[in-house]
Amino acid sequence: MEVTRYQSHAVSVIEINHPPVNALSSLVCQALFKEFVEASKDPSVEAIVLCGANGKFCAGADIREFKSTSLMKTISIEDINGNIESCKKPVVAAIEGVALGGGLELALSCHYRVAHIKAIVGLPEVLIGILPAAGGTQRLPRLIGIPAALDMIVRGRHVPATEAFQLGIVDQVVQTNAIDAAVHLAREIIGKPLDNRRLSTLPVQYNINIEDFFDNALKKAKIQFFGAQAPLACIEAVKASVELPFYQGLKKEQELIASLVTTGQPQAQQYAFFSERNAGKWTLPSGEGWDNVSPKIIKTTAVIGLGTMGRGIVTSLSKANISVIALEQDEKQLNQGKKAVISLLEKEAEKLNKQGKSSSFANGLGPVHFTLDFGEIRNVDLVIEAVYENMGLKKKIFQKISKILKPDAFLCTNTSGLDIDEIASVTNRPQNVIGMHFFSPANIMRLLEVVRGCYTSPITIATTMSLGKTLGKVAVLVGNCPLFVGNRMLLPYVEQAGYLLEDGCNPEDVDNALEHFGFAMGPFCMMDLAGLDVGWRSRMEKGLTGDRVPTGTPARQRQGNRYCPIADMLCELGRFGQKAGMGWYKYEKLGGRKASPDPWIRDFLEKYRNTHQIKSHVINSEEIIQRCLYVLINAGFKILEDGIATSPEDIDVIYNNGYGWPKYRGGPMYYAATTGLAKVYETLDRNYKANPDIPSMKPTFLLRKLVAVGEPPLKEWKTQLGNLNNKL
Ligand code: T1G
Ligand code: NAD
Repeated sequence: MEVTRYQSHAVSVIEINHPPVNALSSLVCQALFKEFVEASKDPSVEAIVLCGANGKFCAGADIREFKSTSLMKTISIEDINGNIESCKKPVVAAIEGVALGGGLELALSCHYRVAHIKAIVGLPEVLIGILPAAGGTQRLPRLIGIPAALDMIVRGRHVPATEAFQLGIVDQVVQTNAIDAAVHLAREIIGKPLDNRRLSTLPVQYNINIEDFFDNALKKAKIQFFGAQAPLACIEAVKASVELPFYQGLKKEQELIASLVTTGQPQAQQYAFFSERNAGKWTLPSGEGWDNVSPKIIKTTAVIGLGTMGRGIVTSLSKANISVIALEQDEKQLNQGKKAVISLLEKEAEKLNKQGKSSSFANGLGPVHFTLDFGEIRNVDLVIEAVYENMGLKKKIFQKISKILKPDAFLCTNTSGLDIDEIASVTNRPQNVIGMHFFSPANIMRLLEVVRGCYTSPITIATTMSLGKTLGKVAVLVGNCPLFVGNRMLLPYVEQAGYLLEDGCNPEDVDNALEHFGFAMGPFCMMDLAGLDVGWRSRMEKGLTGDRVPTGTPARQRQGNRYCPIADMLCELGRFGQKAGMGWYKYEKLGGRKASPDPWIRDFLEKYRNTHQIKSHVINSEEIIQRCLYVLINAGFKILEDGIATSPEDIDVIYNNGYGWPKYRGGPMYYAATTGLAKVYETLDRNYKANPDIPSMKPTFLLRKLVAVGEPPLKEWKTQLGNLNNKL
């Protein structure tokens, strides 16, 4: 039974019961409509309470039912809303857990709203590429005013109950059972007038210059959400609440959502939504997986190394109320790390206080203890190592801590790409060793690559995946290979960016094209931010640059393949990026963030091309995008072929959450599918034939096979490989 109804004296309680989140599927909508009509007609009923089963009001329309252009569902939710709002008997929403999207729209059509203190409300449709389309953009501004409503709708913000009360979205916040409180309120208001409680009948109040306000909002949104259409549609819809009568406003919502669907962005974002949820459902070839292996509960942790990454990881753990021992190698580094962590925690505490939640950090510090003494970590449940990227050092540390720690403690490394098995092999419990690859800044970035080595046990995977979720991360299980998934795909992309400079581009041409595509940052800006020396050191270790390059090696060749030495040349001149005040761009000061194109680089590139007698040509944005992205996608196919990622969806989750890929394009593998695999294949093949010294352009076996079998849907790609090479 999707919707049940029972009566408590004169109050009829209608409960949505559709696990896991009481989403409004077609069946739920039909049942809700029917139960509501019956309750409203029943003479023994004098008031109605609307609630959800299992402590959740409702997470909105059932996204699983969204199919391309079908909008029937959203229309029927508004049908229910209209009925509720016009009901002559008072209707009270009892909000527990979540009231999101269509769920909040349902509640807004009720005459009163009571929320549990832990509930959250919001209109997050924008995050799945659409807009609230069951009256949300018309009723919310009438209830809380335009600026607050617009902010919630355009950002898709989750609003905690206490803030919802301050904004006027809910009438009561209770610490106890919200349904009992709603029934109580319903009884009190029986027979009282409801006219000013029907939001559709109220005027939108404002004392701002509406034209200016919406123009500014549009300008800001075009920058902040570059390329995404849904935020702009949300603004238009809210504007309609001021300009049009309520029912025309509803029509506008429908028109806008229909036009969004034609852009393909909602489909991409909904694919990204479900891919993210599926990433947590890991399964090993043995059949062990998320649904049959229980994680260990992690209460105490240690983080070794408080540099760029360690600080963020400590903050992340502390934020999740997990106790941390933070370790450094000397007093100076410890003090620096401590200062940085305290400052980050203070900011977190401030945010929590603003949301009306009390923070558990006394003076900005939670359960974090700083020390130089490795002996103090002996009783922790899990350790995350974040020292320099150096195999020798990591092995020394793992050997040392495996002797100190209790036998069942887990040992995790934050390495960006070193061999997990080699690290595990020096410990007395390789089955408890795993990679937890956080992204910088670790307290903010949502992605976590959980890297399984060949010894890693299912319990270790379950525990770290579950810890990732507790930290609010999107954890994706990947296999062990140099650079894992995200960084491995990035390598040929950055390499191509270098070749583009040789062939005639300036750094800003490449960055602009990719930023216009939707990346948060182009490759040269990204390198300047991360520091060019990071890649330089790694290339030196690999013997690609520096003293270990055999004499007589041509400047633009390594092991017979094309090589672009420009980044190395910049490093030799100390142009390390932002921290040096210059890199691919120049900056206003050391550590500055405002990049400007540098005439010096232009001159340098011209001289470089002359020296190497490179005939440059004009390269347009399309060529830049294709050259950079197709090799990245090709690497994604190789990763699937090698069994390093479980599915193309997992790769997309990694790129959407860790590499600034525009979510409204779904992710690189989804993009390949929507572009057409044949086009990707043919372009790569053509380019590879013209440049046989660039192996990353050679189309992979899987890509070729998928084209040959007629481009099956993305969900079926892996079946083309069978169980070859599964490294997970
Ligand atoms: N429809 C269908 N399934 C949903 C769903 C939804 N709206 N929301 C969640 N799920 C599934 C999800 O796939 C997962 O399934 C399970 O619930 C638990 O989710 C007319 C147009 C509610 C805050 O955008 O933000 O209303 O993987 O793992 O971390 O304007 O899910 O277990 O099989 O995320 O506790 C607007 C989206 C819809 C809300 C819970 N609503 N959901 O988070 O668990 S459009 C949303 C969320 C709309 C109207 C329109 C979160 C959550 P499975 P979870 P969680
Ligand atoms: P970092 O140089 O900023 O910090 C490393 C810290 O480790 C330093 O504070 C150092 O004092 C400390 N340390 C060194 N030896 C130690 C020892 N024996 N005991 C205790 N502490 C010791 O480095 P980082 O950028 O934070 O990188 C740390 C790890 O995370 C590396 O493996 C790196 O590859 C990986 N990583 C870095 C990034 C990034 O963007 N910086 C992203 C993901 C992963």
